Amino acid sequence: MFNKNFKKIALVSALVAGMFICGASLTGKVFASDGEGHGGEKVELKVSGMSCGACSSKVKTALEHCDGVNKVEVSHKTGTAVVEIDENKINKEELIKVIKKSGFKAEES
Ligand SMILES: [Cu+2]
Repeated sequence: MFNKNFKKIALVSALVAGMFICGASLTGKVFASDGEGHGGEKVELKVSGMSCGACSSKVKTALEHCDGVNKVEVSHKTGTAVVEIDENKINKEELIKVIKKSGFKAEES
């Protein structure tokens, strides 16, 4: 019984720690990407059809070429694209279109 509870607590603490790390790095990136205090909106998309690093680079390059895109992280392992955008220049729908044009399926996550 004790052991079971302990495991549960350990798992919850790990999750909380993970969240804290994510929050911290997010803030760091926002400050680093924009000296004027507005780092842009972070958008996460589900991308399907990517099977290797070449696929994710293709998506990454396509997104990086868009006006209003500040930063792109694409992973074929998790099937996600995390994009920092300037909302005045581009939106989620545009990003999805760009990913589709590069040959993959994308949707809001
Ligand atoms: Cu591939």
